[in-house]
Amino acid sequence: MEEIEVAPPQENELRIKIVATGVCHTDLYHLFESMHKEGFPAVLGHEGAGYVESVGPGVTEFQPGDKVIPLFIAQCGDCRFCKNPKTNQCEKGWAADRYDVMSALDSRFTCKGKKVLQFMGTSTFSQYTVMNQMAVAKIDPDAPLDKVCLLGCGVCTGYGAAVNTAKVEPGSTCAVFGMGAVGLAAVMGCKNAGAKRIIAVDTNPEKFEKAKVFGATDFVNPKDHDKPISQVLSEMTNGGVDFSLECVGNVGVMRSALESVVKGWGVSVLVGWTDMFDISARPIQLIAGRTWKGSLFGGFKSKDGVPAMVKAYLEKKVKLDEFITHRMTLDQVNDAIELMKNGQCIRTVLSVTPQ
Ligand code: CXF
Ligand code: ZN
Repeated sequence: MEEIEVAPPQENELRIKIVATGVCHTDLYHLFESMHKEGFPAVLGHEGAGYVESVGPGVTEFQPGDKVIPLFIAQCGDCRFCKNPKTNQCEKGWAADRYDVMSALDSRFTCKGKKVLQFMGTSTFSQYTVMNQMAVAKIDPDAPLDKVCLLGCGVCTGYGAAVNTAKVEPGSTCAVFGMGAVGLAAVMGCKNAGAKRIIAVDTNPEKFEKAKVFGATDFVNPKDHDKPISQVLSEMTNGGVDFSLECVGNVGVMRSALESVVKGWGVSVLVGWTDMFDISARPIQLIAGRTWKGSLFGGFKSKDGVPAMVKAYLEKKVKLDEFITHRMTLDQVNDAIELMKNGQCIRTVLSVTPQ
């Protein structure tokens, strides 16, 4: 824990008081510090929620006291990506060109006079952060910040991958690989899209109970079989599932997920993050009519999608409470990271500022 200075917001910026933050696997990125020195030092955390504390010149959309969720993908509204309904990419913000480095070029943080960067442009493991208004979502004043913080990353990522990217269809059969928060959210997306059968795949059988809560109908543990998991799924589903979602971030699993979808129309979506190895597959898999896609932040245009997901939670159309297995305070962040590394939690929510 370090004391840092958080400068006032500049033009078009907001200073946000973070109330709560989830801990996501991408926060383990600091493990790669040696590979991307230009991204450090940085304040980690990107799944937070809080209040606007103050606004800089030119801010018209927000007022102090508004409940907000910081967004690691901007939605400027003006670029060719924002104007195209097919994508949630945006030309503005760190994410436009610093995926490898993972921290914004600029920041409002200093520590003992030295610049500290904002991881994923957000930095929610901090009592205050400063964001441009094009990367902040204003949410319903009734939203409980210690729950809706999960919509800042994991839940939107998995849910949207099923609903927006795969476009799961009513009556379809789906397979979701990896039952962490993102995979469970993908299961919930498949269910809400009307899938008839949702096969949860994980090597940890303890995850099945949780998967059922979100709508899984079947559970397959690859360790229980001595043949490839794609063959197991193909035998269970008369030739393969209609949709598969890889929520692990492992290139071998990505290939298995592709090979698990039915030829002709099967769609497989890469959701889990990895950028270290190449993916591979036999061309015939695609030539035979399968589609291989990727999804970032569930394909949600961030400023529009996050408030809509908050509303869906308040209307009880999506679950959030069931993801939260642990609650801690910000000073216990390292314990939360350990839990996550050891696969002992679904989501830990850290209370940053008492509500
Ligand atoms: C991240 C993965 C790395 C790129 C930005 C989005 N997803 C969730 O943490
Ligand atoms: Zn994340």
